[in-house]
Amino acid sequence: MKKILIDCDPGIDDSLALILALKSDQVDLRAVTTVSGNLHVDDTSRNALTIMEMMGADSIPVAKGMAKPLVRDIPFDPFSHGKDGLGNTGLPQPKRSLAPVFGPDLIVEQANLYPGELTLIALGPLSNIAMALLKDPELPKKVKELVCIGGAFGFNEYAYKHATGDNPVSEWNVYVDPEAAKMVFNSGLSIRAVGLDVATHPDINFPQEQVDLLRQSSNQEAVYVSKLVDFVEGRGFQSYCVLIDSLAVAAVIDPSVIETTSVRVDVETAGTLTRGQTVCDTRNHFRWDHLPVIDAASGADFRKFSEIVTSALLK
Ligand SMILES: [Ca+2]
Repeated sequence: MKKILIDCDPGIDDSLALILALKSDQVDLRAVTTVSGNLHVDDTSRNALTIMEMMGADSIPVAKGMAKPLVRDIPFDPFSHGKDGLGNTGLPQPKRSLAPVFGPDLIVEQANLYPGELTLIALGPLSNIAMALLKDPELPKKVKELVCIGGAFGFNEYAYKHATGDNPVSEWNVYVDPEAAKMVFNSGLSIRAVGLDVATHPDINFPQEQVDLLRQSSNQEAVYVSKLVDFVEGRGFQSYCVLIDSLAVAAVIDPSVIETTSVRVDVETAGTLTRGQTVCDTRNHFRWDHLPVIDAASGADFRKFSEIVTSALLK
């Protein structure tokens, strides 16, 4: 089983990603860290505990991380995740407590515990990963891989059609903390980034017959996810809003779920119209060959993804 740590900001789609990781027999979730993003870190921490408790995952530590981006204030997220941040699904308040450790310290601790083995899965702004890099610059040598939901790389029209940052060209997670994303991209970590090109592609949406199967299931987590779909569709969004973060977990469960293309890319931190844009140099111009190279998702096997998610939920 692949050892993973999930850094997240639940959030509707983060909650499904946690459930998927806990139900998969391909990954071994060792720890969860939380960050401000979709909601303030106090809320994302409570929600992470809520989901872990629903799933009976009592022995996996959940540690609260960065309350703010590295140098900026936290922007207001225009996409509502509901009053509780979990689609108004009314799950009980968690009884268990957070681990008594700062999120970035837990990331460093886990990387040292499993050198060369640990995959980091980042589903929110990269503030905690950046802080972990500041605390331990050797982290890129210890971590196997970082798989993150972040960026819009321009592989297709969907990269910008549903741009989630507060401008026409950026994705929300990178938009919130562009300095952190820049630091992470430039750190030497082995990175697979799943951007909007794939995450908001219309083929990712749940087919209605699958939502019906979830609704009729005796598994509380399957019914919970069907309620999330009802919540986002009731507000006029498509069901991909529930699924985005699970792409990163599925890409670790089965790497063939996403196709990647190696890109030379850096993050815009100075722009006003373009804050958080992940700018790729497709020319490979010699003046820009200092930019970092990462693997960005350029396509996905959406059928395989859907099977992984649905079969896990119905198991
Ligand atoms: Ca997220």
